[in-house]
Amino acid sequence: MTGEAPEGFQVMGILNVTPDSFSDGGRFTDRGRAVEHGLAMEREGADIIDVGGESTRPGAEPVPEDEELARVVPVIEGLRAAGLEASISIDTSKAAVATAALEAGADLVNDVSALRADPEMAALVAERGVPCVLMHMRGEPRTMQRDPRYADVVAEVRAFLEERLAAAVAAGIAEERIWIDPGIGFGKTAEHNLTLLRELDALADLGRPIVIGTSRKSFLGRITGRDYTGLAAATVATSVLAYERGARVFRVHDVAPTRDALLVAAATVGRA
Ligand code: PMM
Repeated sequence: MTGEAPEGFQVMGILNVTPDSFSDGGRFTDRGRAVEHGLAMEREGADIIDVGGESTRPGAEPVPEDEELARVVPVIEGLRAAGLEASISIDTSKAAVATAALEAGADLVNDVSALRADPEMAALVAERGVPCVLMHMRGEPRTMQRDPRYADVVAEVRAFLEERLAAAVAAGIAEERIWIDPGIGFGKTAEHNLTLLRELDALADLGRPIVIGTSRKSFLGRITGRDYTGLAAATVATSVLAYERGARVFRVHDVAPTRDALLVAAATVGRA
């Protein structure tokens, strides 16, 4: 895939192969079930399947490299062996995991550290010529939700993404292959998340496709009074609002309702 700005929008279905992700942790640690779930999301209309082997939920401990490799590589191989045609992204901050994932059939790298965690990652993405997602995160997952503060969350996230975009280009990554993501829930209060969604169009002039991941996150639970099992409609609402403010790639658990809602949003306001 080229990483060119998607026409319309793309839905990225979440496939966490972890025992502890906050909403689907433990469900897909079995390889066969994980592959089946990836295929099911493709049938529902996912354009990309995002495979991750390290939970980044608040408080999560880092996962050793060999463990992360053992989780994701067989699943990516299994998806390709089963004939999955959708793109596969590898959700990792480790260059060795990204390397093995690309070898196994992944097409792009989704790095929540925006190429900061592993000094080898930028060179790998540049050399392989694959698209990558650069996401904003304040701190690290283990501690990021301990009283995050910003003077101006939108300006600070924008400045961070601008700096990471420049660093990626300086490392040899083609600008047209870079997507940006404000990192909803990563070192942010519920109010920060809502402000970023409300003012998402402030990222538009960076000129890159905007990825957004609100799916089943706890700020939606706080607003609706539901646990993560009942947050599909709340997630859809945020996806539509984000679409209207310029987001084009939607990382979600609930692929079918998100896709339907975005098709209607695109037909109605059609900013694509
Ligand atoms: N959120 C999570 C994991 N990876 N990647 C991107 N690009 N954007 C996100 O918002 C994001 C991500 C955490 O959610 P999960 O535990 O449900 O996977």
